Amino acid sequence: MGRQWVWFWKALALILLITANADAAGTIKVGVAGPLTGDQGALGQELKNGAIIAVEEWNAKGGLLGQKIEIVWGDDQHDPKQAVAVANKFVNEGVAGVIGHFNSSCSIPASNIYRDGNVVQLTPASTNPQFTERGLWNVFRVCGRDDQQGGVAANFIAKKLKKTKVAVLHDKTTYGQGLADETVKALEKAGIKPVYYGSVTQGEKDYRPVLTAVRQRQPEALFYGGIYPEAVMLTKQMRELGMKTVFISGDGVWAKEFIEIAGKAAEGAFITFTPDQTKIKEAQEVIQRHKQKFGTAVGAYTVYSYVAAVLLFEAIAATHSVDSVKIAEHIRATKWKTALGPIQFDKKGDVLVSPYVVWEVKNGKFVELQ
Ligand code: ABU
Repeated sequence: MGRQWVWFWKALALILLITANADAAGTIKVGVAGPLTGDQGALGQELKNGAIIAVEEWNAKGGLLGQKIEIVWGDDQHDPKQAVAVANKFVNEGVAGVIGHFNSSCSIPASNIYRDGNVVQLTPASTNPQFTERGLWNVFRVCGRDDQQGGVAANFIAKKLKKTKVAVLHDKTTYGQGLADETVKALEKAGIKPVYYGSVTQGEKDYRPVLTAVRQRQPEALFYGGIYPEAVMLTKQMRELGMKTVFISGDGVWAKEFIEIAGKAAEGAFITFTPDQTKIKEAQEVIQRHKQKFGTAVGAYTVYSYVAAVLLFEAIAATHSVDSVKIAEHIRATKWKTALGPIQFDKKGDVLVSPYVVWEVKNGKFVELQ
């Protein structure tokens, strides 16, 4: 071998050594997944912002296990098939954990991929009970569940509004139909059998045919299980059809975009969600940081996303490892002090306490009812 070749191979070996060291000292990857673009992009943005704040905070104090934290984004566009593709991508990239997804219809199928790929998943927003009811070791839910939320909605309709003629619509998704069905179950316990039960298709623009069918049953209240873009169309078209029916929905509609886009049609709507996060003293720092960094108030699930990320980082730091089984055990066994207040998980991965209250849209704002 000539001298030039010896130098060539030595140089190549040096380059490979430097590259290998850079990888070894690289980053800890964390997946953040949700509908980052599309008609629910505003909800994905909430998850993004909360995770960004958490990562910046931890990287400023040195990162994790001597490495910087790097976010790997996963845009599932609230499509279960995309969510599975995102989950496979995250597993292949070796993420140390996942914050997400937003939609129950995405979190549930993705959770099987994360289980098989040995990845811990913390959803900040998926409220369908099935996320944690299937005995998976790797799943955690920072928010509440629709069996609680549906009960609160039904109780409000029956006891506070004292409505007996109730129509129920849903968007055929895991979340929307699940919440509608939990509400129906609780309504029936209160002696109220819905006068109409039906569905709409996400993304369609004309719901007048189904609303006309609903109107024929003369309901006093309409409960909708779904997300805000369709709630905007439903409320607007209900008012266009002259329906005075009270509109009630769940946390998927607790979004400033619902009020901004529906305008007057949103007035008087009742929405179930958690009590006012801006009154939680532990949340103040995140809320302020969000305002400084993004110039806006936090959304429904921004602080939840921040908390999910911080729990993952705390568990990695405490166990000195990225071993998912150790991380999951630590998350389950710890009494957490978080930006949402104290949190503890049960065996299934649900939080022990997650109250729901009713909010009303009044003068263009969500107002928590006492
Ligand atoms: N919980 C609000 C919407 C997200 C979901 O559970 O599908």
